[in-house]
Amino acid sequence: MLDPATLRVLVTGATSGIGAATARRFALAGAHVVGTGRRADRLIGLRDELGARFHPLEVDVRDNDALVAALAGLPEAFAPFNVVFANAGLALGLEPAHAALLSDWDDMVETNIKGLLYTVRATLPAMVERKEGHVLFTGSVAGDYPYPGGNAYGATKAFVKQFALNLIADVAGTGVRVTNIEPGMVETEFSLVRFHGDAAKSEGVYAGTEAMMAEDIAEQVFFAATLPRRVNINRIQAFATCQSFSPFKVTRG
Ligand code: NDP
Ligand code: 8X3
Repeated sequence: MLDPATLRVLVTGATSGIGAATARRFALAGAHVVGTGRRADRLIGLRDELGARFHPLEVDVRDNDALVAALAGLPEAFAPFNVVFANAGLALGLEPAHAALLSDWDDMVETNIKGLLYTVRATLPAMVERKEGHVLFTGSVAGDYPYPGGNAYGATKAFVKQFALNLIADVAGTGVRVTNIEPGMVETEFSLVRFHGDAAKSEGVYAGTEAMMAEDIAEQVFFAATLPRRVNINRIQAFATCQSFSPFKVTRG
């Protein structure tokens, strides 16, 4: 196993949910962690909690220039990264495609696809040059399986899955590893964001279930990133145990 103390980790979307849990998992194991997000107060809270091993970086992943500039000015202990967890993302809306808001589709494409690409482009060349590094993504089961209302969100996660696989092909022989983490239902702020702040609707998603916790996903990221460098985990896909598949729907009459 790799010594976590040797890891310099970037986590995008560290202000809540899976990203915050992953930042904690690595920092508490001795890694240096840069955590990003738009909510500065949350990042300062993590810095207060985790101490000097955590570096807050307030930046919107949709803004490539801001991202590149922010990553250029890091303290020495935090860079260059050898683990990049491109996790920032969101779902917006659960309406069928013909009723969905175009602005929601724009936001998801800009964050889940373009923001993720910007994160990779800003960090991958240095890892390839040093022949050391690991890029991990938060994909989703929604990138593999369709569901009503999943339209553009699921398609962004299908993009992430295929981009991860193509990246493995591109970096072959460089020593850089690539892993797509593909969770099912995890209780985070995800549904609150999806339903535009409607707490009752969000709570309804998890009511009566034992959804996965953000820490369960952080453990998967940590596992993949600390395996010996000879091992590349391509994909980790996990459902909550209470989650499963439905039969095909047939419209009759
Ligand atoms: P949360 O809403 O709890 O966390 C989302 C994180 O992404 C926040 O830190 C948020 O930070 C950040 N983020 C969103 N937009 C931007 C942006 N433009 N710039 C920078 N950061 C941004 O949800 P999760 O932890 O659940 O989501 C994390 C990832 O996991 C997402 O990619 C999501 O699609 C994926 N996922 C979630 C599942 C679930 O059931 N929860 C299942 C499968 C995948 P801030 O708002 O401060 O900018
Ligand atoms: C999040 C999981 O099933 O809500 O990506 O789309 S799901």
